[in-house]
Amino acid sequence: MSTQSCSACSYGQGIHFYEIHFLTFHWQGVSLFTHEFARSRIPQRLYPVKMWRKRRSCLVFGFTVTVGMFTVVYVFHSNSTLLSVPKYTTPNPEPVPIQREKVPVRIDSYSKSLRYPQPQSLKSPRSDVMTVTPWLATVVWDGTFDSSIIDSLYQPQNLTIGTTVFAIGKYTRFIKGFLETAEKHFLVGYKVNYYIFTDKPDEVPSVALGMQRNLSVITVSKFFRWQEISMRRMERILNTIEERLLKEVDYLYCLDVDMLFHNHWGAEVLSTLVAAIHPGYYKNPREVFPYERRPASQAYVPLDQGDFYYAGAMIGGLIENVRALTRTCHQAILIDKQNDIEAAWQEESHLNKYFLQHKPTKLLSPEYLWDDTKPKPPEIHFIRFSTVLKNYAEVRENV
Ligand code: UD2
Repeated sequence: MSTQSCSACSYGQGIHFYEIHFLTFHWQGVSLFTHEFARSRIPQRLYPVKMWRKRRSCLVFGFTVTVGMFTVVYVFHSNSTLLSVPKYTTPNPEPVPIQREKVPVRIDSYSKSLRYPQPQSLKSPRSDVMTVTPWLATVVWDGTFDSSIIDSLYQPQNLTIGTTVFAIGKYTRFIKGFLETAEKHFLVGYKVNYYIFTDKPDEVPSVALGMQRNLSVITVSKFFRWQEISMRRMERILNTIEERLLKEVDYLYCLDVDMLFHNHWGAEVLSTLVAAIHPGYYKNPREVFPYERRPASQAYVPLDQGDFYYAGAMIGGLIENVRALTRTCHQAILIDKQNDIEAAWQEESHLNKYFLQHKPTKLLSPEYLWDDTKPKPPEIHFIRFSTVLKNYAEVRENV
């Protein structure tokens, strides 16, 4: 609505009061009223009385119409979705990430970690080894990462990392070395929960644990074949994930117990789904990988397929992904059992089939899982975690 001179009107030079333009539409009825009203302001001597009365009723009528118009427009503007523009709403505040516990982050550790050599677009940190797979998963080798940057990304997240280890029968003897060396090298500075599965809880040694590091002993029964002990880890890990680990940890790493840590094994291993390249086969063509080759097994892999041969001694990733992996492998093991077949390398064979179909998002180079019976080749700068030399005939339940 606007008040302005009416170009359509021929009423001399008189001032037009309350000319109403509703949007661009000139409403003639209202305009007529305004003209009459304007006329009424002209001195009475110029008009006869009868005419004045007539004009007055017009004036009242016009006035009523105008007030009605104002009311209608006002009501429409304030209530109608037809005419009104949607109101702006104040955006909700940024969602606050859920944290288990408040851990203060030291500003100086951040600023320190922000100063590091610039990554070079035209220079690969390692030219002697594969650092990325054809599906763009990182292969972690020494020289490819900077721990201070990795820690500045992961430490503020206040993560809890679960670690399962089985020590059944005579394997309880390996717990002490595993835990003592893990406390020196395994995800130091992170909240770690160890879950020790054993049939002999009394034989779990007391090892001094660092801050934010906890240990739970889970008592399980013993199987009488080492193959069964090794293979049924999938089922037991799956059950424990569903019973409690989903609530207790963010990531889960399942490791062999007859192993020792020798060097840093840190947050560079964290990813959605993590596999370790087996130290015995990383230079071999796929045809010689010890995959299960019998089509009757669920773990079957044909000769012309396969990426890497992965070790059964380490599986890891986000808890939900490890849950999916253990569920699939356990189901495949059960089907094989019904069909009276056991895969060549038990759960390791099923694991390799799984990783062929569900590509890992990060691969650990053999630095992260070494076999001490082999000499250290030049591409391995550090051995970070390796097998304990053991007398199989002596430690296993059966030969
Ligand atoms: C290989 C794999 C292992 C598994 C196995 C399957 C590597 C380095 N190791 O190791 O992960 O896939 O083949 O056959 O790739 N255990 C007991 N008590 C026993 C026997 C086994 O607790 O009596 C547990 C223990 O945690 C041990 C793990 O099972 O670390 C694997 O058994 P293993 O180390 O004897 O098998 P190995 O050396 O052939």
